[in-house]
Amino acid sequence: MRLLLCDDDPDQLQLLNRYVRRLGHTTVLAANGSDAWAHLNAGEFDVVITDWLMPRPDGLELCRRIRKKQFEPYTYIILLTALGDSCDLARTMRAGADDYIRKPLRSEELEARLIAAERVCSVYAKLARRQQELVLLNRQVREQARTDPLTQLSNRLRLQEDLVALSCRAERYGMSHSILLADIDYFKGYNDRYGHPKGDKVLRRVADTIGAQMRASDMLYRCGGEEFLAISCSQDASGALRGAQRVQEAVTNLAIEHLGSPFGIVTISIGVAAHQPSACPEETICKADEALYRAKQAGRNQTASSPGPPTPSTTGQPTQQRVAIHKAPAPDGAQPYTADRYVNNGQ
Ligand code: GH3
Ligand code: MG
Ligand code: MG
Repeated sequence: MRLLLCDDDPDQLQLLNRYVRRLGHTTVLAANGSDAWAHLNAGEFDVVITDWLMPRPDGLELCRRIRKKQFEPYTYIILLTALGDSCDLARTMRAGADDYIRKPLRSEELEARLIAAERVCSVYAKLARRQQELVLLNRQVREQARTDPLTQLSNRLRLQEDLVALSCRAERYGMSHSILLADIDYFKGYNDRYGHPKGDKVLRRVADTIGAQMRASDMLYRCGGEEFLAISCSQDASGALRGAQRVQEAVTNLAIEHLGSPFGIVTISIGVAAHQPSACPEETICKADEALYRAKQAGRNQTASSPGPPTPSTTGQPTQQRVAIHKAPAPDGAQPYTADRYVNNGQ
């Protein structure tokens, strides 16, 4: 153990030091209470053995200070006293001492007291380790609860928390942000044709691709099966729309085969809405969702903003031309887009 020994009598201090070191412990010596207090604040000690009667702060005052400060994990205190009646001993314990040794000092007694001290210190050390492990575990569980296991993106729970913080910032400081809602087109058809495991792979690739297009300050979430929500900080509507078109183009450029789609490849549709500081977060998401709905209805593989009509794909190629390029028939089961949608119904 590491011990701090304190006595204003240099001979007593040296004697104590000899005994303690003989037992294999490390020591630091303090010639008075102030000295001891300075050492305690500069380093870590398992045990303090201090004389009671010293110029201020005396041993009792030192005990009180140590208990008040609550050094981690625990400081075991043994008071050295020439005084002896039980009333005095109760005072030492009340001041925060764990044990006492009556002078004159005997090495056998000191050894016995330090065995008890070591036992108590090891329990405190174990408790501190457990506590640390629990804090870490808690952090991991908290993180896991907010992370989508498939894409490793933040999930809906984190989105809800972030939105509250963001709208507070928007209201208080007038900071703006935009919401992008992206949805993979004809994804049910992809699963049906290529199987779920390949569908999962596509989800991961699309998530990575959207993420790669975003700035460090932006945030991306998987908020439903094949839906992603991005919060683009400090972007006005037109900036966000350009960003969304870049995202859409990047997904198109992956050129992942999807013969169940009229485009022949995996594509996404995106709805964009700028957050008004006076609006609640749900309103902005609803607007982005409505824009997404329009993008879907207008043929998918495009970006629409709120308010406004759908904006054609940035590839510059009209939809029909891309159908021709990929020579993919329109899927039989392609459904008109009906809004079960994001805010009210969840996934
Ligand atoms: P639309 O163009 O209108 O968006 O059509 P869609 O087929 O993409 O939309 P729909 O809502 O009909 O189907 C969504 C599909 O997403 C159905 C579901 O099987 C799939 N999906 C949702 N979550 C996952 C997932 O974790 N892994 C896989 N592989 N597929 C998923
Ligand atoms: Mg979809
Ligand atoms: Mg969907």
